[in-house]
Amino acid sequence: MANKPILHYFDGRGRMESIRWLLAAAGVEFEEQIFETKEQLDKLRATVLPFQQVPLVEIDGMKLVQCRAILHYIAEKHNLLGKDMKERAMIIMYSEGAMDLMELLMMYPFLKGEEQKQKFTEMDNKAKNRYFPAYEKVLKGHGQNFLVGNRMSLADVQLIEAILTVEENIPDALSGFPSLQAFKTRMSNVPTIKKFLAPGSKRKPPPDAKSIESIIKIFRG
Ligand code: GSN
Repeated sequence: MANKPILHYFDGRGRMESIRWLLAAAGVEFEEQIFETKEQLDKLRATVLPFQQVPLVEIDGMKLVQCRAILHYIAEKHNLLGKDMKERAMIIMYSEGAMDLMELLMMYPFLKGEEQKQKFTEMDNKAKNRYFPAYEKVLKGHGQNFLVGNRMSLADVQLIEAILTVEENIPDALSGFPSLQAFKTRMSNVPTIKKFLAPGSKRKPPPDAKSIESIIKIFRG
């Protein structure tokens, strides 16, 4: 039995959450080494972080950083990166769109006042007028259950994560997008995903004031 992947990160979502999602969707159990202080992060930086940044995932004898490299490796290993080069390109293209949307959501809780208001407007506008219409069009266009190749891929996992995260902030975000609503229901019922969405899984909660403060302390010292 191969060793479980070990995820090194702080106790929150950030850029590791998509990796947790993907492993969970692939049915892979993983372990987490959570760091809670700047000293612990600095120790990792001095030893195993080539670019001084996390996420870091130990997997199959490698110590991988850069979330896209990690995601693509896991996706390819578990048959979630398409059947050929063209599918792979499409999957990465759609997955990058979802990541761009996630990037807006990731920073939002860390902002304050006017900056946060502006970010909310950008998030709301881009979710409803840029990203969701694009995915709605793809799903409605080919009428299949998943974005590419009629089977679940990295792109679908990134998209369901983005949808649920947008909805935490904007509950009616999917109201104009029937194909995305159906996609959300389908994806939420994939057994591995259903398990990840249930209480007690390794899914991290949205950041609250306390976790935001501790994350800022770790990175800003
Ligand atoms: O995709 C990646 O993994 C990298 N291109 C970016 C990783 C990154 O920015 N990591 C942050 C913490 S996670 N959230 O944003 C990080 O380690 N920042 C500290 C630093 O010195 O850059």
